[in-house]
Amino acid sequence: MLGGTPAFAEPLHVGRPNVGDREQILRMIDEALEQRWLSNSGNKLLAFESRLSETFGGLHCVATCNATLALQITMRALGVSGEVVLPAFTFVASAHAVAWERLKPVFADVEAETLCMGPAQAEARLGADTGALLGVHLWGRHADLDGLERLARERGLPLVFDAAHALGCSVGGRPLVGFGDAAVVSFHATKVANSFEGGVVVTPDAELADRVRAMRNFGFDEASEEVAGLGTNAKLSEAGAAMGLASLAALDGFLAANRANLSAFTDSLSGVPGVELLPFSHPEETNCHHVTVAVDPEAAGLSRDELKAVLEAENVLARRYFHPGCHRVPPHDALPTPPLPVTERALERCLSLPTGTAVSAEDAAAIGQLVRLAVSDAATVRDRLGS
Ligand code: T4K
Repeated sequence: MLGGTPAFAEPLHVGRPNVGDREQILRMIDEALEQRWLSNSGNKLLAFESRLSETFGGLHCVATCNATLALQITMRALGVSGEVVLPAFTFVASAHAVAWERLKPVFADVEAETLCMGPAQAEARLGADTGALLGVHLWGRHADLDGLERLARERGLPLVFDAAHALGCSVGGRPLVGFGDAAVVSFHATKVANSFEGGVVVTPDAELADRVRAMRNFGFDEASEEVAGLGTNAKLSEAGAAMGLASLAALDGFLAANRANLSAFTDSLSGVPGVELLPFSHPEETNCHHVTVAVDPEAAGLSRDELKAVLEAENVLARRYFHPGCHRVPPHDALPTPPLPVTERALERCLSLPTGTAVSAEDAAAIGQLVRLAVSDAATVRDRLGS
């Protein structure tokens, strides 16, 4: 930015995949090729689902080709109709999954502390047509779970969690994935653990799991092998399941890398005016896979977008998740949404920084130092940016 060479020779991405033991991955894929069993309930898929069930306290797990379809199938299998209350501050997949099912998304604000929709925000958007609550455990954080469960129970509404980001997180020792009637985790390449693409529906309800399993496979009932109803194709391939198994086996190492990076970011960003590293109330209970700062333009002397431009010049590709907000993109922008002040503030201020196994703790420390330098010389930076 100030005329030298970029701080990093290669770009650092948010969402660079974590990759487990390559030999294990390739061996399992080779086995699938040898066995000529590439999809449709092969042994890798069954092993993956069984490992997932162990991970999530024995709950029923149905693996899918991605979390977006998993959300759609879950809402359909629950028989949801009418409106679904969900936060506007989430990845657009949450809202699209609702609308794709011909349900109406109703956007709620989020809590300032967790950036998740809590019971108060959800309750404010309930109406006569509300058919379900869709909470989002954003960035590994969670809102008042008891409060959301109580609200859902009192109103007789299903409570689904978009737990795309929640693998490796727990609450008082219990996996965060597992609250509500069902939760959906993503195993997309950018997530803490991946199956290339992939998702899983996790539920304590055996009958719901059976319906989801059938819907994932064109509506075929597993026991009778007859079509029992409407279904789609949301199956995970054996190659995907193999990757998922290897990722789960390596998960502890991924979490350790994330925690080391978080600690380096915490130290290097400490005391930088106007740049707050969003805290985790219990870092040991989250996967720390998302490192996000909130930029206060007054105190930092730079806006979030200016800081992003500085980092980009240094080959640090920070991301403005989830700008401009689900309620601002088509088709959801046509829906009437009241002011969502906490959401708006977060949309203007949040910047996600690269972490994961492709980023070392030294890299994290260097990124923090770049932020510190940019803020300490904010006037020069703004001048260079022409802002
Ligand atoms: N709910 C929530 C709350 C979610 O965050 C998501 C997905 C979902 C539901 C739906 O889950 P899935 O249906 O995807 O299972 C990415 C991911 O595609 C998406 O899965 C994720 N959330 C979202 C937060 O991030 P983009 O549009 O940011 O992707 P893209 O292509 O810009 O990649 C992000 C960064 O990762 C880039 O800097 C490049 C890097 N990257 C990516 C891939 C795929 C790599 O270095 N290697 C790779 O293989 O959506």
